[in-house]
Amino acid sequence: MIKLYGMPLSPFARKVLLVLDYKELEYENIPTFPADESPEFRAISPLGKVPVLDHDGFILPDTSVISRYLDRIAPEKSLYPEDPKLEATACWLEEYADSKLIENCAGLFRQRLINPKFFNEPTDEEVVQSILTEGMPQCLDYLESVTPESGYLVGDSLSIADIAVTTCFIQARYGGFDVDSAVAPKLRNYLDRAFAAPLVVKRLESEKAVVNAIAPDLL
Ligand SMILES: N[C@@H](CCC(=O)N[C@@H](CS)C(=O)NCC(=O)O)C(=O)O
Repeated sequence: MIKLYGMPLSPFARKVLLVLDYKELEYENIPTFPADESPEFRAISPLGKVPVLDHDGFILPDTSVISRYLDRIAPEKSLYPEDPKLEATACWLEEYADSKLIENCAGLFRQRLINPKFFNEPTDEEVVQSILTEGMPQCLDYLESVTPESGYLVGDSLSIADIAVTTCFIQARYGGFDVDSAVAPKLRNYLDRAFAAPLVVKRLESEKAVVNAIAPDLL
């Protein structure tokens, strides 16, 4: 039995949930907040982060490690290209999304949605402006330079790069940000394709109830 600890609205939990859905693996999602300080959770998450995978008692933190593991135990529809250079490129884009891109996308989500609607704290407009004028434009410039006119980010099938990048932009959308087609046309087209994919549509559908509970007017 596969269990995934993490809140479905966490971009990193969503990344693994998308991998599990894509692989059509059965799992149970155990909603767990990132700040969970219970000894039980800290015992399975040495860094205190979500998500954490539990596969029949085999515990694994970190989405890159988890995704790789899931691909090994369910190798059909691999998310890692066979060609070494394509595989390395996919892993690099995953790393870029998991570090630089998510910092900006999750920053908007936190400031514009979670702080005011969940924590009852004001949005820090300085942080938002810095993301919108510095952090995000750098990400869009870079991603535009590597996004193809059509198809997937790397190679000719869905890879871990697509999943990692898409989960970030879902977070950004919840934070009221969409890629402007005048600024990054290839990326915008790519994201339109990604968001229309049944895998993503289904995941967004399953997030609706949680989003509506936090911000009924958002969707
Ligand atoms: N590199 C980790 C990052 C996971 C991560 O940062 N998760 C966030 C929630 S979306 C978290 O748990 N943050 C709490 C913290 O950093 O203390 C992964 O890929 O799993």
